[in-house]
Order: sequence, then structure tokens, then C-alpha cells
Amino acid sequence: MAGQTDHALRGDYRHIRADYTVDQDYGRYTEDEQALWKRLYARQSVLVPQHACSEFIEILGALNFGAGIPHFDEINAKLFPATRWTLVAVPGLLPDDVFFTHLANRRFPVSVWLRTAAEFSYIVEPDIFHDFFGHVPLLFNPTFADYLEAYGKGGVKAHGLNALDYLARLYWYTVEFGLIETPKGLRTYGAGILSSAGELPYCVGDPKPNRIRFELLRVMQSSYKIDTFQESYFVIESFKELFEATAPDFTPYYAELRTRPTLTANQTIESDRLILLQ
Ligand code: HBI
Ligand code: FE
Repeated sequence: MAGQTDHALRGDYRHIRADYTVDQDYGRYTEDEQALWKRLYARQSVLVPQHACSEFIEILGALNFGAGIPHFDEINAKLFPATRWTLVAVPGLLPDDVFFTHLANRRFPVSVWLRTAAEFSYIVEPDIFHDFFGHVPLLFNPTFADYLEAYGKGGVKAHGLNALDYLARLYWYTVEFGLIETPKGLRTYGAGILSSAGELPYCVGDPKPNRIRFELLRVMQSSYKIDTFQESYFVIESFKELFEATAPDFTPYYAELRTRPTLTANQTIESDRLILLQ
């Protein structure tokens, strides 16, 4: 990872605490990074009103963090009273079990470093813009916040059951790339989309991808691609539906899933309820 950024903390795991957290060290952000943040924010925030779910739009407007890279402390002073979640600073991707343990305890890991200008439109790893712009607003929504905790608890358990692949698919197709039906039509709540300029209009407007009614086991059967726009999106009706789907113990689901074939990212099956664009 060295050489891809001027930011000293990108991928630097040498100073992590036992739980992989670091200090945000706000003074390290350069003027160029602050300027890049403003450009990223400006581009995404104009796309949000037409494509994001209303919960996201409202909280983004209220938080108003477009003027510069946010201070985690300042956001935590608002977030903790709202939903008892806390942002923690991390150097980048975490081992699955560490990541799940944070979520299970209502701590959301946010990468401290910002992408380079060359990565303006596409970045593989989660940086502070993806983690913050994409994920933080919905942590203020009580039902979504509860879903994410339940997900983390499920992850800790899945780790012991050798079922992480299934659970990673659930995260991918909901938290990162989920769609939701709203009175204004299909919208997204997924952080991977919300932090992408190309996929925001694509996910709700392009006829090409499949849009399939969310069904828990169907989602966990489905592989995904990390380097293209998604070929299938799963559509929920509400965050409550998502939370309730994750309430049961998944152990019997994993047993069932092991008897089923893995579906490719673009595949549809007879039982799918497809949603067509109006
Ligand atoms: N670490 N920092 C960070 N952010 C993630 O989104 C993340 C992670 N580690 C593991 C991980 N995601 C996943 O395996 C998810 O699929 C659950
Ligand atoms: Fe993410």
C-alpha cells in the first residue's frame, strides 16, 4: 500500500491497539486531502436527493460534514446520544472477527486515511470517505443501527460455525449495496453505492441489473463481484424487515445453505420476485 498516498496512516498497522483501533490524529490531514474531501462530498451530495432513501438524505443534511474531513469526536458527541453507537478509527480493513466484535458492541470502524486524487472515482479498499459518507449517516437511524449490531453478533457466531462467506454476502447485499422501496420509488441505503458517483444513478435507473425482492437465504446463496457495478440488487421494504430477518439463530440456515448451490452474481431463479423499473 505504500506509495499510493501521502497519508501516513494508510494501511499502517504498526501502532494499533489490541482491538485494531488507532487515534484519528486529525492534524495529519493535509490541505490537499481537505480539498479532495470537499470535492468528493460535493459530487456525492448532489446525487443523494434523487437516489438515496429519505432517512439517509435527512441525516446527511443535518450532519452537514461537507466543509472538511470530520472529527470523529465531534460526530460521536452526536451519535452516541442518538443510537449509542461510537465511531472508532482504524488503519483499514480489519480481520473479520475483529470487525464483527466491534459491530456487536456498537462500535463502527472508520478508516482514518483518505484516497488519492487518482482514486477519485474508484477505490478498492474502504477509506474515510467511503466509511464516513456511506456508513455513518444511517448509524443515526435506530432500526438500522440495531440491524448492524445484530449483524455483528451473528458474525461473531458465524466465525465459530465456519459460515462467514454466507454472512459476508448478507453484508454486501444489504449494508453495502442494498435497495429499498419507498413512496418515491426505488432508492438505495447501501454505503458502497452511496459513496460511488457512477453506481448511484445506475442502481435505481439502469434496466440492466436484476432487482430481486430481499429473501434472506437467497441473498446468502449469492456470490458477488467487487470490481464492477452489481449485477443483482436485493430490495427491502423497510429497515424493520431487515432487522427482523436477522433476529433468528442462523445455525439451521447455514445447514440448509450448505445443501444449496451457490448462485452467480447475475443469476436469477424461478422463485425470485423481480422488481421491474416503472
Ligand atoms: N474491516 N475496516 C473494515 N471495514 C469493513 O467493511 C470490513 C472489515 N473487515 C471485514 C469485513 N468488512 C467483511 O468481511 C465484511 O464482509 C463483513
Ligand atoms: Fe463499507
